[in-house]
Amino acid sequence: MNEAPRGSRPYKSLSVPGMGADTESPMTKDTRIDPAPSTKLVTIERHILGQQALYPDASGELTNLLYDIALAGKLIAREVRRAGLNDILGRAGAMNSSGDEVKKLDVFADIAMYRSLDHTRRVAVMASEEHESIIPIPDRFTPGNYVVMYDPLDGSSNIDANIPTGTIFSIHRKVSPGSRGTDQDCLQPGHNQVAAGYILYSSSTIFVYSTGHGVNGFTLDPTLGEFLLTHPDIKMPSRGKIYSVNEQNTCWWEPGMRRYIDWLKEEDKPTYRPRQARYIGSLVGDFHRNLLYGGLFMYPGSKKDPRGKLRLLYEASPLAYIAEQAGGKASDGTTRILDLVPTKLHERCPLFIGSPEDVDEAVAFVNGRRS
Ligand code: AHM
Ligand code: MG
Repeated sequence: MNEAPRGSRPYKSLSVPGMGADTESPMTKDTRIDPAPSTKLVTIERHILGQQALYPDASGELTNLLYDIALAGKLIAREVRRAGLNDILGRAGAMNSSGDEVKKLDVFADIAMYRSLDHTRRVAVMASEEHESIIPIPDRFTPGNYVVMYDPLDGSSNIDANIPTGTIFSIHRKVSPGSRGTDQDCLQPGHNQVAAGYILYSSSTIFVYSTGHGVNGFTLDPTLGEFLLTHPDIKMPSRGKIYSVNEQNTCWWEPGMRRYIDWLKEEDKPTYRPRQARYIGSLVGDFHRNLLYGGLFMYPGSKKDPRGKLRLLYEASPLAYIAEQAGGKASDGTTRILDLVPTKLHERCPLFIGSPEDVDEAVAFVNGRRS
C-alpha cells in the first residue's frame, strides 16, 4: 500500500464490496486505487455452498438453514434502518423472561427469526432469549434435524439512540429421540455447535458466521439486497490494545478482577499498557470490533450477580464458537465457555472473550494466579 504524504489523509482504496480493488480500471492513476489483486464477487449464498462442499455427505439442510437466517437478518436490518421513520421505537410494555423490557423491534426480530425457520423442515426446535421455554415447531409443519437458538436483537436497550444492535444465533444437531425437539436438544455444550454467528446492525449490516472452518464476514449491499464477502477468513490478533467492560460494576467485583483492571491502566509499553477502554454496551458491536482489531470483552461475575449478566446459550456460546474459530478464546474465568454444560435455557455465565493472550491474562488475575 502506498504511504500517504505526511500531513495528508491516507489514500482511500476504491473497491467494490466483495470484489476487491479493480486493477484494470483506467481511473487507476487519477484516483490512486490500491493495486490489490482483483477477487471475484462472492455472495453469502455462494460462500455457504462452498463450505458445504467440505462435507461430501452433507444434505444441504444446514446450508439452507444459514440462507434462512441470512434472510431473517435482511428483514431485521430493513426494519432497524426504518425504525425511526416508522415510529416503531418505544416500549411494547412487556418484559422478557430475563426481566428486561421488550422493545417493539425485539418483537419484530424475534418473529422474523421464527417465521424464517418454522416451516422449512430443517428445524426440530428453537429457543429465543425472548421466550421462557423452547419454541416447538407447529404441528402442521414437518420438523427437521437442527436446533436453532437465538438472541433476536441483542443490545436493544440502545435502539432509541441508534447504537448498534445484533442478532446472535447458535445451531446444533438434534440429539433427542423422536421427531420433535425437546429441552435436551437445546441444553448441549457449545462444543457441539455445528454453526454459529451474528448479524451486526450498524453503519452497515454485517453477517459473520462459521461452520467450523474459520470465520467469514459479509456486508449487506442494500441496493442489491445481497450479503457480499468483505471479511474473508477473519483472524483475531493474539493480543489487543482494547478492553471492554462495564466499570460501573467495579464496586461488586472480586479483588482479582479489580486488580486486573487497575493493572490494565498502568503504564508499561511492552505489555501495551495502558490499554484503551472501548465499551458500547452492545455485545455484538463490542465483540465485532475486538474480533477485527484484537482485544478483550469481559462481563465477569460479581458479588451482585455471581454468574454475570450474559446468557450462555444465546450470547456466550455462539460468540465463543466464533472467537475460537478466529483464533481467539472464551472462558467463564475457570472453564472454557464451549465446555460448559447448560442446565437451563436462560442460564447466565461470566464471560472473558477475545484475543487468546488477553483472555489468559484476565483469567490468571481473576483466579489469583497473578496480581
Ligand atoms: P440484552 O440481551 O438484554 O440486550 O442485554 C445484553 C447486553 C449486551 O449486548 C451488552 O454487552 C450488555 O447487555 C451490557 O450490559 P450492561 O448495560 O450491564 O453493561
Ligand atoms: Mg442479549
